[in-house]
Parts: sequence; C-alpha cells; structure tokens
Amino acid sequence: MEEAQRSLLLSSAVRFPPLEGARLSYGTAGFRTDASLLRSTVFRAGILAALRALKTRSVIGLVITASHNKVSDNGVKIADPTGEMLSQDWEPFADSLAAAPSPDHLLKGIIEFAEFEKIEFDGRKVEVLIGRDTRPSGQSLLEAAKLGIGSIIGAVAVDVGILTTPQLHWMVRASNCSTQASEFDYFEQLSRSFRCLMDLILGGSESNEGNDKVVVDGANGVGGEKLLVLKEMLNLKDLEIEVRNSGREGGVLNEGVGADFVQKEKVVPSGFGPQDVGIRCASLDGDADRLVYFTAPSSSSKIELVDGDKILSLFAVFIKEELSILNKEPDASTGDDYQCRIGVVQTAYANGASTDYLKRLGLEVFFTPTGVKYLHQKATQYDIGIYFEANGHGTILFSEPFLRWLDAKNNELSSVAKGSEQQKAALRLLAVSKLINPAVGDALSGMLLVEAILRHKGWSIHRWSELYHDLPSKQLKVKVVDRTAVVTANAETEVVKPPSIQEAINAETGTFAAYDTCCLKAKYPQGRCFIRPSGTEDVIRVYAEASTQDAADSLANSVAKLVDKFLGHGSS
Ligand code: 16G
Ligand code: MG
Repeated sequence: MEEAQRSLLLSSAVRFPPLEGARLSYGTAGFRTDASLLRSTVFRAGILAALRALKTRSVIGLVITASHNKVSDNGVKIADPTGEMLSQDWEPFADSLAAAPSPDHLLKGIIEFAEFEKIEFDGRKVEVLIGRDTRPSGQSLLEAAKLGIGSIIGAVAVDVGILTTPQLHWMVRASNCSTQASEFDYFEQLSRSFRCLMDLILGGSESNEGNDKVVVDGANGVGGEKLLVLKEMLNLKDLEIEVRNSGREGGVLNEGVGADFVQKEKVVPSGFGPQDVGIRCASLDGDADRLVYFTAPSSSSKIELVDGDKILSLFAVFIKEELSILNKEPDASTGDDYQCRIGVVQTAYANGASTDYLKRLGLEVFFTPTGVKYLHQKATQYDIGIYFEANGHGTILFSEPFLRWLDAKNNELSSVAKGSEQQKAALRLLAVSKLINPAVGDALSGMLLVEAILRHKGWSIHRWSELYHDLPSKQLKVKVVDRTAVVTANAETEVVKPPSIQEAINAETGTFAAYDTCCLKAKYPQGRCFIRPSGTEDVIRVYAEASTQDAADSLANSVAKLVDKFLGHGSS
C-alpha cells in the first residue's frame, strides 16, 4: 500500500474514534444498534464496501437501515455485486474492522487483509451505491459512510437517496449487469412485468369480484412512501391499493405498525380496525424487505395472519401449476424436455403445517439457519428456488439455464402454438421472473405477485389462508448473561453448546416422556421446540409449536425457564 493511501486512511480514521465498550458483530443483517453509537462503525463499513468494490471490480451497495427495529436504532449492511448479501467469508473481517481499537490498528488490519485477499490499490475507479431508510439518523451516518468510502483512493460514493433495502440491492445487481439501474427503472420493471402478468391472467380467468382491494400498512417507513409512487405508475383500474401508515401521516416508524409487529403480536397495526373486516390487508416492515398479509378480526383482537409460509405456499402452488401446463404437451418439435428442479427453502420457524403441505405437493423442502443469506444461497442451487422465512422475507430465484430454456420454449411455441395455454404459461413464468426481485426478498414486488396470483386463481384471502391450518405456536425471548454461549446445529433445531440443555428441551418436548397426569394424553401433542441466539438483539429466542395454543404456550414457557436455568439471568 502506497504512502498516500496509508496517510489518507489514518487521517480520516482519527475523525471516527472507535466505539468504546459495546462490541458489534456483523450479524444476520449487518451491524445494528442504537444510532448514536454507530458513526465509527458506519465509517468502517464504508471502507469495507470500498475494499469489496476494489476486490470484485464491481459496483457494491451499502444500506443504512435497522429494518423493523425502533426508530432510534440504525444499522449498516453491504450488498455484493449480484445484489446478494456480503459474502460470508468477509464477515470476520467486517467484525475485526469494527473492533479495531485505534486508527493504527485499523490500518494494520486493512493492510493484512488486503494482502491476504490480494486487493490491488491501483486507484482505479470503483463505485459504492449508498441507500438509506427514513430514519432521522440516516443523514449523518450517510456522511460517515461517504468518508469511509472516500478514504480508499479510487472508490467513489454514490448517494442514491432514501430507498427500500430491496431497491438498493436491485440497483447494485442491475448496475453490474449493465442494464438500466435507476430507481425509476426499478419501478418501470415492476410495473411493466405486473401489467404483463395481469394481461395474461385476465384473459383466461374469472373476475375477482369483491376482492379487488388491498389495504397496505407501510410501517410509517420507506416502503409505504415507495408504494405510493409505484401505485401512481401502475395506474390500475381493476385493483385498488390503499396505503396507510405511509410515513406521510406523521406516525412513528415501526411503532405499533409494520410486518414484524403484525406477525409477532398477531394484532392489527395502528390505523386498522373494524372498518377493515373482510378486506385483504398487507403489512411491510420498516425497510420493505418483509411482507405479511392479514385480515382484521370482527370480534377477538387476534388477526388472521397469512405469513411468509403461506406466501411461499401460494407461490409454490402457482409455479408448479404453470410448469405442469407448460410440460403437458410433449415437446413435438425438439423433444427437448427440461427437467426443472424446484426447491423450497424454509427455516425452523416455518410452521410445521406449511412444511407438511409443501411436501404433500411433492416439493423438495430444505431447511437453513435463520437469515436471508442462508436461505438465498440454498435457493440458488435449484432451477426455481423459492425461499421464505415465516416473518415474510423471501423471493423466487430462477436459474439462468432455466430462463434461457423458457425463453427458447416461448419463441418456439409462438410459432407452433401461439396463444395456447401452454404458451401463456411460458409467458406467465417469464413475467414472474421479471417481477420478482432476484437479489433479495422485496415486499413491493412480492405483494404484486401475490395480487396477480390471487386474481388468476379467483381466490379471496380466506381461500388462500385455508390452504392449510397453522399449528398454534408461541415465541418468547429470554435475556441471558451471554447469548453467544448457545451454539446450534441442524438448521438451529439442536443446541450443541452448552451441554445437556438439548436433552432437557427434548425431555420437555417429548410426547411420550411427558404425560398429562389426569388423562394420559401427551402433554404437548405434535410439540416441537427450539432455541437460538438472536442475531439482532441481545436475547435467546424460544419457539414452540403444538396442536393447541395452551400446549404451545406452556412448552415455550417451560423451555424459557430451562434457558434461564442453564444460561443465567441477564440484566435487562
Ligand atoms: C434479520 C434477518 C432476517 C431474520 C431476522 C432474525 C436479513 C436481511 N434479515 O432481520 O432474515 O429473520 O434477522 O432476527 O437477513 P433474530 O436473529 O433477531 O431472530
Ligand atoms: Mg427488513
């Protein structure tokens, strides 16, 4: 590394004294904590993004967001050239950059890592796109990120403004594919492919009378704001999209609103109530990479939740049907049948009833640990990989070879069977591949796909919800002395450290071991329970599922007590 580069790094680093005390780690979704503690970490994340751009010679993304966390938090994460999450083998470097105790240590760490990764500091121009959500702390953190990026010679920070997280990921991907990559292009692509899908659907299906409205909770954040823009561009006549909590009405980000609140608390978000009974409602999270649907209850306070598992199931049903239409006729002209491998990816949080349902559809279901990066990576291994977390993160990935085949098939059908259902199926699948965000789960594009499929099938939200019945479940969090003491395996379904706790959980969950004393019935029929350290909060999470709500609650409570006993009570 040249002297000019060293002194530039040192002179900028002294302006961002390292965080004292709290040690941040690049968790499931980047660095995240109280915004007032983040300037030095975001500056260093800027350096990291610039180094990644130098290494890959590609456009890199940096997003300033804390998603569904409270408004006073913020965070930062990096998007790789494909628009996916930062490569996992760079995460330890991210941690050590954030933890470097002085500018000298920081410089030494960068030099060593650059040598190891063979990063050349040749001053060639590389770009880092910076996007941020609507948090008030975003502007000052943006300045810190810019200075971090600017302290690597040749790296240029491009402020792309306030965006949803998936928009930024999409723009990074598009920039590296040399396609149109502005925010306007994103909206254009979504609206064009949605209209194309709706045209192919409206031609052949019944009308969806009474189901032509969706009311969307924008979490008082960037998603609501952007949905209003998208709605203008879509200019729909047959679907009314009403946006509430758009962020323009003055409500507080994520406070009593948003997908995380709705999914965890199972109550309507603020601004929704009895006037919405029977109407299809949806909720986005604070940076619009999560989507859940729900209906408002007429009496009880609990909503009917249609979560990520059900969105996944709807997508899977649709894709499977379209593929079977497409493959119905043997391919007379070429005999070229493509063996399309569909894979579904879930986490341990997926409701057991959804997994059963997907398996009954004949689909291959795979489990990964929590966090988009794990699910996404697995989904890339299929021709069509559909992944969702129950909390509403997810998307559909199409492999390049499959898309090439589909394109060729469509061309062929347009000469031998133009306008046939078979050709329409090819066109519908092509439209889906353009509508759905290939970089990361995207609540806006996901919502448009849900709407198109419901319209195609003539389904109400209730019909959709009836695909299967969720097993009752309960989630709890437990504050412990050190959450990193818990190490899990098998997609987080098993604790390997500390010893013996898994046996205790098994004993509690075990259907045959634990009998209800009075009626000799299993205490937790169909019980399933796991614990895992949170990647975003300083807690251990407990998830329990059973055939009754009481049993699920009781199992979760018992296991929470075990966690407390084994790991010690943390201060709150
Ligand atoms: C982050 C993850 C999400 C995961 C959640 C779990 C991304 C983009 N986001 O929000 O996938 O479900 O963390 O949170 O990866 P937890 O570790 O606190 O339970
Ligand atoms: Mg989010």
